[in-house]
Amino acid sequence: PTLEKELLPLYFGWFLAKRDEDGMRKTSHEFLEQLGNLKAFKKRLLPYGCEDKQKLDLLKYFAKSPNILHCTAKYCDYGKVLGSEEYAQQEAVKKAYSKGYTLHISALFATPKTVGAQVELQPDQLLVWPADAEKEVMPKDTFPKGSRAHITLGTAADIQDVQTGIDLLEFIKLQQSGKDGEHLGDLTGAVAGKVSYYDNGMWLLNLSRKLEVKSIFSGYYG
Ligand code: ACK
Repeated sequence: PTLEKELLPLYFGWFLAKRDEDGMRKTSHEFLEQLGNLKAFKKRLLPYGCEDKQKLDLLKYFAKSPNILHCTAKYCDYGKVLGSEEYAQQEAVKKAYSKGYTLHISALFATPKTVGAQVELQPDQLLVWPADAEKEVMPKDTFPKGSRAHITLGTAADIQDVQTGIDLLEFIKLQQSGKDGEHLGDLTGAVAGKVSYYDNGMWLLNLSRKLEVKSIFSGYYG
């Protein structure tokens, strides 16, 4: 039998290569460990449902982690999402499919709901970024194309992965309004950089050295 229609995936995205995926998980652990040990963090545990100065193990707090680390480009839900057919048929998407890309990570962040990495999409990567990706979740705001690009590293109990990109846009929204967060500490080693606090338990690490991870653009059908 022949397939009459192309099958659409759950989502299109960039999938981290195995070695870099392992490295990214280690980096994420290192980030949560160092962040959790910051004096400033220990004094601001209330948004995480903890009394101040109580012990909070962030590795346990972010109970869930995706099976495959990736940066979602277009969520299709096997075609149920409006516009996914059109997306899949774009020349740029067909051309990018199964090709290798380097993802540039400029920051890591943690909120009471999610922990993630901010991805700075490169011009060739923006070609397959949907025009409405940011509007879809924050219709009232305007963001540069690609602002939502992220890798979900973990989520708190009962939180869906889709929340990570929304949390990232919340940081960017605050930055756009001139609120750059309060510099409350520095991390070292593989996660060296400045830690800023944005209220409501929102922490952002600006990496001194951007991370580069290898990935493949493809579809997830699982
Ligand atoms: O961490 P993520 O980007 O958030 O990767 C997963 C992936 O698709 C598989 O669930 C993302 N996702 C889920 N629902 C949506 C949605 N409505 N819009 C965009 N991305 C979504 C989720």
